[in-house]
This record gives sequence, structure tokens and C-alpha cells, in this order.
Amino acid sequence: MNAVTAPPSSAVRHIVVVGTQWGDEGKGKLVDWLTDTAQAVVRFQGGHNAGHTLVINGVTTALQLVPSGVMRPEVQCFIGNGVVVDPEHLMGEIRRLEGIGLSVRQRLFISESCPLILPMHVALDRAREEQREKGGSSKIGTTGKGIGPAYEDKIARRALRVQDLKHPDRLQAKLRTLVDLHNLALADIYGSPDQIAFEPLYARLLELAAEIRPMMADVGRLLADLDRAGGRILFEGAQGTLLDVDHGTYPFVTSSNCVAGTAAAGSGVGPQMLHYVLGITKAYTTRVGSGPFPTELDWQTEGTVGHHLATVGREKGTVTGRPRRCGWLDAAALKRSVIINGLSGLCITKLDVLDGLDEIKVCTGYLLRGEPVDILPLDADDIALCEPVYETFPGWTQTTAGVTRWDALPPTARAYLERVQELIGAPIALVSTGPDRDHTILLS
Ligand code: 2SA
Ligand code: MG
Repeated sequence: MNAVTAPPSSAVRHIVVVGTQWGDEGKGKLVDWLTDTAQAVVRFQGGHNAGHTLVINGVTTALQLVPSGVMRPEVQCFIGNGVVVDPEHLMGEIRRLEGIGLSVRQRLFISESCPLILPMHVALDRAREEQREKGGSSKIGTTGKGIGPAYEDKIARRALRVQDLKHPDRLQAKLRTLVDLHNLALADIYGSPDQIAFEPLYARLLELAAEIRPMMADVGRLLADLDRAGGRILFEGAQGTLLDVDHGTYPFVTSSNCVAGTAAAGSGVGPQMLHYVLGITKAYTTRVGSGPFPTELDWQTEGTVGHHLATVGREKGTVTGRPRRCGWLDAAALKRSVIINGLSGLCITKLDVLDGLDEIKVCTGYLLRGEPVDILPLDADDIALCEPVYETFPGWTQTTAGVTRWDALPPTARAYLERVQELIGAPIALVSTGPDRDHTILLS
């Protein structure tokens, strides 16, 4: 393949994996695959709104909060300060993983500084969505996990943090203030019938605190030590660049920064530790939740290309089971992702979903109020007005599922990928041709 620079190799030790689209690009699989040679995997933003699906030896496991490294028994897993932690969910997920025979607690390290997601955040998340809908404005289509309200409390400097679980008195005082504040909002602002009872929540948090305490850690310090000892670290992004609270299709975004730069601040280390940024890109585009999506196709009508992508790609939310909206690859949006993330290389996933299509389209730019534009605009209202301009490629009839060599791909598939990397200005380092660990083409 032309113009492909070296993929992640021994020259780079630490890799950041980020989604370049609206999430669900297949990051979990790639993190798991790359973890073969890593000692640690770190989550640095988001929470249990993430749904990372891993297929190992044909067995599917979905992870939400626990880093994807957990599937490899010798790998250490870190939850950095940039992550919002729902303690009830955390312990539930740990128990579920332990139930399938994985050791988790011994090698999971949770930053003391993570803000907590509590039941009032979930109630507020849902009440706000209802209000948006009633008020005639579009719902964001959140996952309903309390992510946004928990980050609001963090920014407002009133959040409970994991470290508060070590101090029952402090926890009690802060929790009381927070419960009162949010109960008031729920009743008076949102007219919600939900009220959070303080006593049972406090009692439950004390129980959870006893379980979580042994996993609390100074994550930044531990990662710096691992770095000094020559270890390899993977920084595992969640959601995707176009859902980033600053750089995404605001306000139809999540409430954290999902871009590569956050890997440092969200895990407590410096940016010099981010050696290689691998952007994960689905060979087409999906989005779950509301918001503009220029290349969206009709994905509900049988017999359409959109329906093909949705069904062959099994495009349903891992966390919520919601159908994902589907459309063609958008190279003009990816250009934005390349810039924001400083992508070193790209991994194209789910190429096999395009197998059998007569022709394949890639969006190379848009017409915005009649004017050509070659990169995704910054204003969501402008994005909603963008009419995509496409380049069309012949498809292929052979199956690419499970192919592990570049030269075993159909020539039309190779031509498509070569053109994609040319359009977006970042090299393709990897191609994933199926959900299993081994269905991966490494380009060198
Ligand atoms: P939130 O809950 O406040 O983060 O929702 C805000 C927006 O962010 C989107 N979002 C996601 N988009 C894709 N995948 C995500 N994770 C799950 C998955 C989602 C699911 O992997 O499938 O199961 O539905 C994720 N998390 C948040 C969300 O759709 C809103 O547009
Ligand atoms: Mg997902």
C-alpha cells in the first residue's frame, strides 16, 4: 500500500485509541488486540455510557466502565480522574465480570479524584430529556446514565468524588447538600415525581465504599512509575470525536472531552506520554442519539443500503439497545478528527459490512448554502444544512470477513481504502475485518 507509515511498533510504547466519528467505531476490539503487548489500559473520560463490545473465541462480552484490558488476566486496568463513576454500576459490572471467571479487583485501580454518578444524576438526566421533548426542542438522546448532570456537578465544584468514600462524615455532609439541591431542581424546575431519599442512599454508599476502597489509587503516579519502568500503556477513549463536548456537534454531544488530548489530563499524566494516537473509524458512519448527520441514509426501509449497513453491521447501542442511524463514510468529518486528535494512524473497522454492495460512496465535502465546504463545519446548525458531495467507488462481491492480509483484500476494497486515507490526510495502519481478535490486517 502506498504512503502508509509504520503502524504502532516498538518505537512507540504508549498508544491512545480514540473514536473518530460518533462512537461505536470498534475501539474495544482494537484496545483488546493492542493489549497483547501492553501492561496497562486506562479509561480517561466518559462513564458507563460507553459500550465496548469484545468478541474473544466467539464469546461476546460488553464492557461499560471497566477498561477493555480486563479480558487479559495479566493486564492492569486504570480508571482515570476524567471518568465519572457510578459506584453501584461499577460494583455490578465487576461482579458480572468475576462471574465469568475474570479476576478484576486485584488489578483495577480507580482514581480517587473521579466524580461520582449518583441516583439524582440519573433522575435529572431523564427529567431534562423529557423537558426538552415537551418544550418542543429535540432530545439529545442521552443514554440516561446521569453522565451530563454528574459532569455538571464536577465543573460546579460540588461533586462527590471517589475519595469522599473514605470519609463518612464528609460524605454525609456533601451528600446531604447535593441531595437537597437536586431534589429541589427535580420538583420545582422539572416537575418530576422523583425524589432521592438521603438515608438509604448514604447507607448504600457506605456499603459500596467498603468494596471500592481497596481499589482506590493515585492513578497518575502509578502510570508514571509504569512508564519509567518501561511498561506499555494503552489509553482507551470512549464515545467519539464528534461527540466531544467542545469539538462535537454541540449541543448533541456527550459531556466530556473525547479527543486524544484528554488522555493525559483525564488520567493524570503529561502529554509527553501520548506517543501514538490511533483513530478508529468505521468503514461507514453510525450515530445513536439525535443531532445532525450529513451522510445519514434511510436505514429503516428494507432493501436500502442504509438498511444493509444497519442489519449486516448489527448496529444497535450496546448500552441502551437503541438502533444506530447509519450512513456513508464522511471523509470531510474525518478531516476534522485528524486535526483535533493529531492522529498518527487510522484503523478502519467493519470493512466486511460493505461486502456485496454494488457501489460505495464517500463524502468528500458539502454544499453549505450553495457554497462548497471541504471540512465539517463547527456549528451544528450549519452541519444540519450540509448537503454531502460524494465520490463513488465500485463495490466488491468477495467476502472480506476474517481476511488477515492486505493483498488478500479485493482490489476494489484496497482502492477504496487508499482513496480514503488520501482524502483525510492520515495513514491507515490497521484494517479490522471482523469482531474477533484475529480478524485484523496490520499494514507495514
Ligand atoms: P450521554 O448519555 O450524556 O453521554 O449522551 C449524550 C450523547 O452521547 C451519545 N453517546 C454515545 N454514542 C454512541 N455510543 C455510546 N455508547 C453506547 C454504545 C450507547 C448506547 O456503545 O452503544 O448503548 O446507546 C454513547 N454514549 C453516549 C448519546 O447517544 C448522545 O447522543
Ligand atoms: Mg460503543
